[in-house]
Amino acid sequence: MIKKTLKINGVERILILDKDETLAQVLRDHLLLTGCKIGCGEGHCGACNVIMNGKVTRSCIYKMSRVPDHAEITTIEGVGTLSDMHPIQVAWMAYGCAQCGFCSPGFIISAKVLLDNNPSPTREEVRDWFNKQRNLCRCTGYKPLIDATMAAAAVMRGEMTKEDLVFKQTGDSIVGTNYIRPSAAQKVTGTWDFGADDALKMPSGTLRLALTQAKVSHANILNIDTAEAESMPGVVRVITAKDIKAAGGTNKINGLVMLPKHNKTDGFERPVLCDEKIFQFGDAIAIVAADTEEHARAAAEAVKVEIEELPAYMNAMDAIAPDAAEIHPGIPNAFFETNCIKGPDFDWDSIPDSQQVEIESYCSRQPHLHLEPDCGYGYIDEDGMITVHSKSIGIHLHMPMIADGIGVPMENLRIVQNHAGGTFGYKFSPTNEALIGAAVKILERPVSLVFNQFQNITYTGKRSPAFMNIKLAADEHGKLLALWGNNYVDHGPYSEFGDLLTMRLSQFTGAGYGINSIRNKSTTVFTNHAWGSAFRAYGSPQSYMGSEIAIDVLAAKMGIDPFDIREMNCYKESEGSTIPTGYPPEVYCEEELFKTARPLYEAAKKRVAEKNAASDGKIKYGIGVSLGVYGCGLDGVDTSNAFAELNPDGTVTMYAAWEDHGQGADMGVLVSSHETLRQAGIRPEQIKLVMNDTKTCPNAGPAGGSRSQVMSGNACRLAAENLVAAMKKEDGTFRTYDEMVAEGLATKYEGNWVTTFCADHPIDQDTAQGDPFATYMYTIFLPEVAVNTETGKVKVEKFTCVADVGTIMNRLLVEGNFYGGLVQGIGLALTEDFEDLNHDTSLKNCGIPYPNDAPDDIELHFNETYRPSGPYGAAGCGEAPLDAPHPAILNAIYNATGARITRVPARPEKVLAALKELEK
Ligand code: MCN
Ligand code: FES
Ligand code: FES
Repeated sequence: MIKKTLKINGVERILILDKDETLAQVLRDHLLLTGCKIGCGEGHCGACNVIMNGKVTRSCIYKMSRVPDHAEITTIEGVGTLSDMHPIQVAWMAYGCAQCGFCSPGFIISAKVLLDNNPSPTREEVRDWFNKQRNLCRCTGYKPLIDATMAAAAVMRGEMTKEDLVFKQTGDSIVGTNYIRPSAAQKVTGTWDFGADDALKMPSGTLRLALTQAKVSHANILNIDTAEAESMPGVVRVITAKDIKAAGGTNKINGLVMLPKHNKTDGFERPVLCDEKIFQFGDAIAIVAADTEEHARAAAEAVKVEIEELPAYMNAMDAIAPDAAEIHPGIPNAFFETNCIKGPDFDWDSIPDSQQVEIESYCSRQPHLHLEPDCGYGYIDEDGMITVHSKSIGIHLHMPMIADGIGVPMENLRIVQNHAGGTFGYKFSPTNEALIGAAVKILERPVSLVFNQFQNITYTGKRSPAFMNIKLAADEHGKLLALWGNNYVDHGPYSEFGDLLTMRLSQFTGAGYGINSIRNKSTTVFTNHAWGSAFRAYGSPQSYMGSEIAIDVLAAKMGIDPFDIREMNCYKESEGSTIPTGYPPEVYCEEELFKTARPLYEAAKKRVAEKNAASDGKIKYGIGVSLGVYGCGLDGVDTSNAFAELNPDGTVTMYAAWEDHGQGADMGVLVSSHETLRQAGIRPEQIKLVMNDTKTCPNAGPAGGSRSQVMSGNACRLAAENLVAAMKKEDGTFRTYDEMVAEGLATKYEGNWVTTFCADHPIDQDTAQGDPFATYMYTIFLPEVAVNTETGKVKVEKFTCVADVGTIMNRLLVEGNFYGGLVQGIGLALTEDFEDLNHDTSLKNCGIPYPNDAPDDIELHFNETYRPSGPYGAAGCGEAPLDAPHPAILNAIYNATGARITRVPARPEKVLAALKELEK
């Protein structure tokens, strides 16, 4: 033990410590200063930054033995408070920097040290500084963080005030403004607790869980021996599949088959805990419950799992090889198929070779790389309900997926979403919910389960890679005539939502263009690599790796400008263009989009030409183009519900299960209800939010598929409309709460939104034809790249983006989603992957972009075509920036160098190889 006297946030404290503890452990576990976050735990992300004797210090790797006695330490809690914020904190709110907010404390700490030492940095200096401090953000794309730091510097220099930074409401409506999301203040002051922070603050007696996990990718389990683990210090119990079954559970996750006709599985292949087989690396085999996390983890390692290792099929092609064994005996590895069959057959021999192309491409197993590792906790609530808190973005969806598996009736199960430090879709699948629920049921004690980043990366789902083989044909002018495809999706070992995902290849390959003949087959395959879970833009990055590369290749072959060919073929009302699934788009807005983009494209071409003219040829510059379209909703009929309740003090409480990844669900509910509630004189600050608890909020469906603004936004609007209608008197004034009660009127109203029109044109499971989405988002991507022909390194220097997401409900949210999504697109195109289980196991090694990997010059333009089915004309926006940015970047590499790369990520060695190929 060591004794230290430290001055923490201005208060002198005497601490008795284990010398091997880290500074982060002491701040978090002993002092509950949980504004210091643990993202990576190994010095890669800066989430744990604090100031020690004036220097930025990554507290997760700083051992207490190295901390000098009497050191002065400032954590985010010491930078400013809710009632007296530091200018950097105010700027962070004003520029929308706190999306999920998990990185915010660490960045604000870095920014403070920078500005304390350099009051007038340049933008480059700010970016370099964050890069040097290893500060990572997965949500914002970094640009807003630089903007905020520059603005805060101006305040600190006395050139403006904190108040000048903040949006001030002038009119009655807040639609389309920079109104700051309700959670921002807590996020920037470090008072917004995430799951691991809550877990630390749970009552004594809470058991800490750890998992025994598979260390191989495919094996039969011969025996599980828990004896040694059970005798270890602090261990209360080791739970295996047998215990879950003994407690009445089936031990199966229900994968919810959505499209049964061509699906060869019933969706029940995923065990809660593996009993007979291991299907992928990291699979959970046993849960250890102990008094401390350290004890639980030590015992989890001591559980002996005797296995017979089997050949592992690590990609779709290997798993469909004729000699491959069935991963789930009795179910073929190729378990699902969809065919997009639109229009008449096309005779490919009827046109010359010069008017047709065929490409093969590959979209990778992109890891989500949210900074907050998966975590959760559970307990039995005051009504005896088994209650699970997690990062779930589908709290009602996950109930039927886990209830039978753990033997808890739905009416006795409650799921609550914790504040989530980003999910980007991985939490569309349950991860820890069944494990926590089973442990609570069996142990009848409160429990918590917190992953480290290695577990987070290796255990949770990933984007399902796809091998695309696409042919396109055009007439002699470049007008598209036909699309043909044959594609394979690697969905890992568990089928859940694999049918929906693959259906999206039918829905989005070739989307954006009026193509009258499509024959596009896609097959979903079980493998032993990471299970496929939803990832932002779900299914469309795979689709566009096919069609947006193919159209570029066709343009080059036919000598047509890549922008022109796209504009010529986009959806046009005059031509009666239809989407790949056979129906007209909900609005024809693409022609206008191309009109807006045209001058931006011409300017970019000029810039690139000038740079090339000035270059010695070592660096080559290029501009790329792509068009992305993505639907808002779950396929087919979709629905959401919300409540609006008038309170005695005249405020209104909105109850909504609009899960928040960080995209801004709180603000979404606020603006979507206020726009109607304002008719009754309700101001935004009079709206209270109760969110994301299955016990108190009605079913709103998951926050996936960019559906919430449309579905839950409409539900909030309708709930507000029903309340306002009840409050309205005949003379046009509005009843108070007391008047409502006196007249016997209800004070709480439901809003229910259903996309009934999708029911009129359901998806045909044989042809994929139908009208699956209420509305779509449209984006033109125009990245400008610099390719170093000696190193193969590609840098996106500028990214221009022109999009139409309908009415912008909140500008900070929409722009924030775009900045962040575009930089994820840069990662997908150039650096990110989860392939090598021996290497791709940290944020850094998976290729997450750091501040210097993202361009400072990101230019966003929005057309706001009114959507008839959106609340107040809005479509969604969350996934629009990540449907097709990566083919645009590959197309830009081609434009710069002539090298055509069709597999992501285009890491330097791949670019060099493609350049070498040109020399042949
Ligand atoms: N919005 C708006 N005006 C519009 C459209 C949307 O102001 N015309 C706002 C909405 O109020 C909402 C946000 O933009 O706060 C996104 O809306 P929407 O597209 O409806 O998406 P969801 O609310 O359903 O959010 C999910 C979506 C998806 S599917 C992923 S994945 C995703 C994303 O949003 N993951 C994110 N954005 C993310 N942002 C962060 N920071 N972290 C994630 O994990
Ligand atoms: Fe400490 Fe990532 S650098 S948590
Ligand atoms: Fe930076 Fe989410 S706001 S990681």
